[in-house]
Amino acid sequence: MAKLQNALAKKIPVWREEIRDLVKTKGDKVLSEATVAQAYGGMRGVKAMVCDTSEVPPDRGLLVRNTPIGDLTDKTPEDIFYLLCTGELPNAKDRRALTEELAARARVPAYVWKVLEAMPADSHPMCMLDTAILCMQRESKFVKAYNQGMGKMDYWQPTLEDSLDLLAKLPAIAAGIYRMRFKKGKRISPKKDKTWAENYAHMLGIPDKSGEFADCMRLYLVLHCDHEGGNVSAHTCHLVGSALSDAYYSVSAGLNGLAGPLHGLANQECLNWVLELKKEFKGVPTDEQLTKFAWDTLNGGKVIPGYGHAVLRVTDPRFTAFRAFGMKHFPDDPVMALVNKVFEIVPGVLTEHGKAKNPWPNVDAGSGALLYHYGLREFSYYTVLFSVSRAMGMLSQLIINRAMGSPIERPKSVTTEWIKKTVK
Ligand code: HAX
Repeated sequence: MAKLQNALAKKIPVWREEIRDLVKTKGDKVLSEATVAQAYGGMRGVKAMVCDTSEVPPDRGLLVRNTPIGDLTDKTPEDIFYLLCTGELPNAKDRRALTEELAARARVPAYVWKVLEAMPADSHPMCMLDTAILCMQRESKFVKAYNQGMGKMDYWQPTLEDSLDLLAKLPAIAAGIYRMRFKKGKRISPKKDKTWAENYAHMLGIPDKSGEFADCMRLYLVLHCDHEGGNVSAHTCHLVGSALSDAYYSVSAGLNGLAGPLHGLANQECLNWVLELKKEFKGVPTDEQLTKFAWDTLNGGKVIPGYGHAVLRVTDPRFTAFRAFGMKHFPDDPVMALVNKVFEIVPGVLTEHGKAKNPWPNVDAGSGALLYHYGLREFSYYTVLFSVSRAMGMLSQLIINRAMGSPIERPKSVTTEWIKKTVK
């Protein structure tokens, strides 16, 4: 293995050649068709974009560069970012080099704090995070190199620079938002001997003598890293980036999508739903009580958060990993007991309801219980944690798209009139 920059420099020419050849020799082969229902149905299942960092087979869940996420649960985010970018895990030396590189770039410009302090006190933490990222756009090395006439083949290099700069600063920004928004006291400085994830846990300021919370954060940041290219945040980041907008513009845009309740915000909604249950039944409900509660939610026209998925058709392996962590460290926790009970009952209810194509839990169904256990109980913050991790996926995709010279994205839209005429 080699330092991330060098590893990419070696791989990129090979990937370019492979794609050039593929498009030249097989460019006219059909991958997918699009039906009228798909055009009106969020393009679900239409195969017309490429993402090499990860894929989500409906019956297996997330594979990061072909490795099931369940086999990566002992890794660090540095391992994962390296893997996403290059297709290979780093050795110990290169992992350490990446940790050091991120630490060296971690200082947050003072103006970011001023911008955040000027925001209304009740601003959503996701809005604060996206604003902080956006206001750092002036730091972009891609923009500077572009303005100096950089050649297209070199685009990926300042994109990698921007990506490392942004990734490095995210834990401090996100932790700073937590402490500012929820009045936790002064910001906490990072420590030199800690990794990216350990420093994030440290700067949040959650008491953690045993280091168990830091390990939970490591797992959290690993599990949320990427989920192929078509989900709202990844696709938005890709789309905005395809106009050659820099990493700050692109990631901020992607995260605005992650802030939606059907996407990343579901983790905030999910624990709320579970705690409502706890309040209503003063503990773990009986099967009958929970079944009725779930039906009341559905009959009220609402979704059951944490269940269902646009692509997955099995229990999300990320849910399984979170649940395993909870059961290992705090099997008797009352919220964990609720999560387990919901897992027993809700898939049956959703199946009987008959609408959701996937009645199984997704990543958000269990993650909140872990955070709640360790005392991180500000639900509106949960999507920020998700974002810090997902930035790894968005940025690695952006670097690779720049390296492959992906063009500006521009699918053809059609009018309802056109569809009516065409299908007559
Ligand atoms: N509860 C109730 N109804 C559900 C449902 C759920 N958990 N999941 C799907 N449905 C409904 C849909 O709303 C849809 O109803 P309409 O036909 O009335 O519109 C129908 O079942 C078919 O939907 P689908 O094809 O199975 O699912 P979609 O691809 O349209 O949507 C969602 C996928 C994840 C958005 C959906 O399952 C959902 O809303 N789940 C609850 C929210 C949630 O957990 N979101 C987080 C997903 C993971 C993620 O992205 N995290 O960031």
